[in-house]
Amino acid sequence: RDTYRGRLLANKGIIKMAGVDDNLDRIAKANRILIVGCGTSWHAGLVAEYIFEDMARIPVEVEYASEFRYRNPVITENDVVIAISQSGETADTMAAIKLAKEKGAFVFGVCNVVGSSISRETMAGAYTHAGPEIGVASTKAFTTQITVLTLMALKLGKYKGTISDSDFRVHLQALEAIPQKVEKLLQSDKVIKEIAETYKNTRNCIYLGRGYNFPVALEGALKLKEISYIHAEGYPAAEMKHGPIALIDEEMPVVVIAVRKGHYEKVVSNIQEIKSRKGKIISVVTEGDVEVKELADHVIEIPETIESFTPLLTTIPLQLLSYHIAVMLGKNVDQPRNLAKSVTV
Ligand code: F1P
Repeated sequence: RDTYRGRLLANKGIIKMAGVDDNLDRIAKANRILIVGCGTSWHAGLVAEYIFEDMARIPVEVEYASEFRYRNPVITENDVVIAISQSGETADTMAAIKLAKEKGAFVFGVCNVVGSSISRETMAGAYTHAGPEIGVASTKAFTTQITVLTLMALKLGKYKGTISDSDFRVHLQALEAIPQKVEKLLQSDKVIKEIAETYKNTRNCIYLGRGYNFPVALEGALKLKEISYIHAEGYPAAEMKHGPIALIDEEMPVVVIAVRKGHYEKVVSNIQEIKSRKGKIISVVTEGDVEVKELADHVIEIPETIESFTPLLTTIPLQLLSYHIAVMLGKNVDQPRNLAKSVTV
């Protein structure tokens, strides 16, 4: 459809996204943005909450479509609802869209599959253009959903004047550098494989992150559950002391995202708390890190980028960790048990 037309050109300060461009004023004037999705798509929505509020200063709420559809939510014509879906066919997300439309909201879709039901049902949208996902568990859908939502937030921020022209350009340049940085971090695959070998027989695993990387912790845990069938939970690192810390002992691997930007010192103190309880620490750090390296049992380095783009990098080692563990355990990573690519019921 026309509204999904457009290309993501981040060079020379130009981003063409017809679905966003044609509706920029409507979205920029929203009282709030409500993001709905399921599973990985919901996690992408959580990252987008940080990005939209930071760059465009629009209040954002994020809700599971599977819960939202059964509530009687307060939605008005001044709300913009963004529905995120890899397959574009998820029944819960479709039902959430229907409800939001009935209440008069403007509904925007972020989908991977061109011409999918969700892209047809939404009033405008943007495709991720990630190409088909071969496996059931979403991987590249997550990073491309975040990329599209980031471009959208940048456009809105520029339009509203909440982000300066120079900041806008700095962000676009940083975004353009991401693919090269992804290639570089893939060189850590050997290290990640060794970590997988060490922990492949664990029964449980905890994932921690703060700020932009809190949703990445949730996503890392989901990937491990989905393809390795190992019980894993993600938490905001600061939430650990409110309960999950009781689980830490020498048997518990804890994956901590501790990139230099974004509450680094606080994450270091979380790592110290885990260490003093003998938990095993696997940390994703920025290259050149010194402090966490001294504390952690294992580190995976990622190249430096601006804080809001770190999820595009930190996600990948966590996906690889789940992948290697699943392969080592003899699981079918492309077709995990009990999961369907499109959850249409
Ligand atoms: C949502 C989702 C995926 C998950 C699995 C089941 O799908 O929860 O995140 O990996 O495939 O469905 P979608 O709406 O993003 O297609």
